[in-house]
This record gives sequence, C-alpha cells and structure tokens, in this order.
Amino acid sequence: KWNPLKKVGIVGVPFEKGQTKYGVSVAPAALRAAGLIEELSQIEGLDVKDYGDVEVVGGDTSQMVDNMVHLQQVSICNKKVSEKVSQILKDDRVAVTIGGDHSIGVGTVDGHYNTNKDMILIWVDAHADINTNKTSESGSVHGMPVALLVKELSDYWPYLPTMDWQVPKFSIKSLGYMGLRSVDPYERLAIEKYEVPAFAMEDIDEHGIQKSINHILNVLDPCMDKPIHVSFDIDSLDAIEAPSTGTPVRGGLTLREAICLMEIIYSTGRLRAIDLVEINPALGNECDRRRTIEAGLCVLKAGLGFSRRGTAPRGVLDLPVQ
Ligand code: 6HN
Ligand code: MN
Ligand code: MN
Ligand code: MN
Repeated sequence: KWNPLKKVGIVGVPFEKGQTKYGVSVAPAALRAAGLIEELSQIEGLDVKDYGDVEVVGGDTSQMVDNMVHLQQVSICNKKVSEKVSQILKDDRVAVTIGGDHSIGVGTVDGHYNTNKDMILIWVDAHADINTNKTSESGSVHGMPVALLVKELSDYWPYLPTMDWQVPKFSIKSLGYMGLRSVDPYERLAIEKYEVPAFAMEDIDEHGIQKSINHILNVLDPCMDKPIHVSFDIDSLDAIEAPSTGTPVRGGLTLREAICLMEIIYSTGRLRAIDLVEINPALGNECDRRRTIEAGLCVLKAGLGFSRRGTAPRGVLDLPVQ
C-alpha cells in the first residue's frame, strides 16, 4: 500500500538560541556548501526541491519564563518552521529540515502534526529532550522540545507567552526513542510514567539496531499505516562519528547503525519528515567538521532511498560496447 515518496523538500533553519554555543546556526550553509542538494539529487528517482532557509530574526531577550532561555526567539522561529514544514508536506514532498539546534523540533513536529494527525515520532538522540523548565538543569530549550509538544505534559508548564500559536496536541503514545544515553532523572520518570518505548544504548546492544527500530515501529503503529517523522539529533551518533556537536556523548550509535536505522524506516514507505539537528561546524577542527557533516549527509541519504548496494542505470540492460 505504501511506497516511498520520491519527492523531497529541504528547508534550513539557522537557529541556535535553544542552546548556548555559537555555531549550530551555520549548519544549513555548511551542509549546502558540502553538496547537500547535489548529493540528494543523485539518488535514483529522487526529485529534490530546495525551499531555502527560514528567516531567523531577533526577539526580546528578556527572560519571560523562569529557566527558559530565549523563549521568544524560539517561539518566533518555530512558528515559521511549523508553517514551512506543513507547506512542504502539502506539496506532497518529504519534509527535510536542517537545523539549527533541537528546539526547532517543536516547529517541525507541530507542522507535521497539523498535516497528518496520525503521525508517529521517532526521536533519535543521546538525550531525551523532555525536560520542562522545572526539571531542566540548563534552562536551554533544546532540552525541552518533546515536553513542549506532547499534550500529556501540558499541565506541567506555566503559561508561555508568545507560544499561543502552539497548542500541544501530539500524544506521547505516538513517541519512541532511539540512542539514549544521557537522560536526566525527571526525563526518565516521564519515560517510565508514560511507558514510552525507549531504546537506550544498552537496549540496542542487547537487541541490535534492526530489532530495536522494528520493535518501536510495531509498538507505535501495529497496523503499519501511519506517517513517520524522524527527529535525528546528530549527537545520537558516537562522538567519534560526529564530534562537531554541542553536547557530545561517548558510546553512541555507529554511523552504520544510524544508516541501517534510516534504511529500515525508509523501507516502510511511510517516512514523511526528517529533522537533522545539532551539527555545529564551529566546534572542533577541520577533520571533525568534515566528518560530522559527512555523517549527517549519510543519514539523510539513507532516509531518502540511497542504496548501499548501488543502483544499476535505469532502463539499461547491458554494459556499453566498444
Ligand atoms: N539536545 N538534558 C540536557 C538539558 O540541558 O536539558 C541536555 C539537552 C541536550 C539537548 O542535545 O538536543
Ligand atoms: Mn544568549
Ligand atoms: Mn536533541
Ligand atoms: Mn542530543
């Protein structure tokens, strides 16, 4: 019933106010300079449209809500991200959003949910990003997007000025995690309270990457008919694979595991949105930078149908003769 969509729309979000380090905002430009559009266009049969970057503007920098840094900027940016993701999906394309820090997941998932109410969300990350302003130790909103998105946690937030456009409607029952290894105590409590299917690294060690992701897909969508959103934080990869990121954690996914994960999700035919976030080209040396960007490109390609087996030329039955 489901075939992979062979059309993709790319949008960049040069936003970094969801955390404190300079540099995540240059990732869309760095990925484009590294050949993002060209590489994706080489995937057999894939139609790639570049929607450019969401315009990021300043906002009031005063702290409006306790322990929530730059809330207004986060909010202004995410509203635009949500609208853009909805537009790309309505154009019948897979929405690929290049961050930016992970606070932009509020906008990408909101935009996807507004178009597909039955979507499921796979959060691939070293972190659970499900802090509220009460539980966060950093005050950085990139550690809070999941808690902002899910309706089950809306009572745990104070009134958030400027966020009125975003009414949490997505259910935590449609969320699964892959790659966790740095989870704060109250984040763990939330995962257990709501029985979120969460494959931390030790679970992936036990079951392997294929069984782990297939298990999550089966729990969230046993009838296999729901659109899938993958929010891929580059720090889900081991810090050796992706060193240029703001909150690296050792002991993560290998690039091969991440590619395998994305290939499996692609093969369902239901992958409709991918976020690639937290690449920070300003961190580390040139080698770190290149390695991290290449890893990000590999993850995207795997999610968009690139075959590691190779693809024979279309409509051609024999090798060229002399
Ligand atoms: N990310 N749990 C930590 C915090 O500050 O809330 C780390 C969050 C990291 C967020 O990597 O997208
Ligand atoms: Mn600041
Ligand atoms: Mn994250
Ligand atoms: Mn993370």
